[in-house]
Amino acid sequence: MYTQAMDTLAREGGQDAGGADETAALADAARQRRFDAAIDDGGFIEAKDWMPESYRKTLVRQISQHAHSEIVGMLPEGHWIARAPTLKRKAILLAKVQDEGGHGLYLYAAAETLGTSRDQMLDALHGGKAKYSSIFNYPTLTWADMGVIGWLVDGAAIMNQVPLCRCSYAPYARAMVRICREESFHQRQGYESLLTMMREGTGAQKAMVQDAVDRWWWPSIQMFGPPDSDSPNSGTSMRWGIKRFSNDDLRQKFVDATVEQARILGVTLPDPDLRWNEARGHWDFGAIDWDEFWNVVGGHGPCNAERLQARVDAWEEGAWVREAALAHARKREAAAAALPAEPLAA
Ligand code: BYC
Repeated sequence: MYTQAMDTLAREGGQDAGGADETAALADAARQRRFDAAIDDGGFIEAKDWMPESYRKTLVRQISQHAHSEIVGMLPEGHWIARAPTLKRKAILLAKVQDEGGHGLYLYAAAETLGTSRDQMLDALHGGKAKYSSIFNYPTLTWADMGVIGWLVDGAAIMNQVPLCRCSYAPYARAMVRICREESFHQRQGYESLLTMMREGTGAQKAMVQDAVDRWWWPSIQMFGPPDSDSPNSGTSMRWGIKRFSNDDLRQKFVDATVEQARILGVTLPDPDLRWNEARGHWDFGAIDWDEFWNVVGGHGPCNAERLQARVDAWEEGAWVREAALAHARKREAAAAALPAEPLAA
């Protein structure tokens, strides 16, 4: 506060403007040094701490995209809640989709600590300016898609999100701890549902699982983002301890973990170039269709328009709930103000 007051004087052209500018610059340099030292030590930055504007902007970009992905991610699965084959599967799916709504709320709240309001973030989503994960722009054609989304999409999400529990921005890191615990249940329920279909299902059910794996495999490995050589944000995000691993490293970890799971399930991953590379100690995989990825990110995937419309409709149809909640809060406030003051305790 004190420094800001001096700043204002200087900007208003007071006699000491030059001196005040210099003092402000020195204070900024000292704050930058403290911030850099905290980052270099692997420390955490809290909402009240000073941070460079570019760090704040990067975090708002990533956390708001992440929040949007969670609430848009409710849509492809939401479609199947009323179509689940048994009460047990319906209850699990319902819980999972509700968790995703909760993840969106934690993440919007974490982004709000950086000074961007939820209304601003939602305006950007509804106006088609904000990004959300490419994966949610594909249709969910059969019940097997629910299992495959849990196994592959949530599996990819965990791989990407566990390192975010150590992200340098503490409110985001704290939100991610809780989210990752729930994501792990999401991944397990998906895998277990596929195992049941593959072990106890009919031939048609097994074919349905394979078809879902064929459709979701490539979009799932695209989720990690463009190759490192084509990822403009990775360098700074890694230097700032926001991202701990590169897009390609996480993608490789995911492929390495998933190949064995596919074998146990008894499904084939749709990549003829997938083979163990003894020298690298990793699975090699085929070329990813980045034109398809950018097309989807650019708004032209199979379901982009439908997903965005569903969010806009939900916002507009929910207007009366927001108005009623505000009216209720105002009424309570007025009633509290009208009450006689409590006598002071002796
Ligand atoms: N889809 O420089 P890069 C979930 C954009 S939620 C769309 O590598 P960065 C789940 C990127 O934003 C899944 N856009 O960026 C929920 C950037 O554009 P801008 C979401 C993508 O940020 C419900 C440009 O491409 N997870 O799993 O360093 C149910 C260049 O990329 C994508 C998160 O959000 C994509 N796939 O790295 C089930 C996790 N990839 O902003 C599951 C947090 C890249 O410059 N986010 N872009 O215009 C991250 O870890 C990072 O933001 C990313 C991208 C790895 C996604």
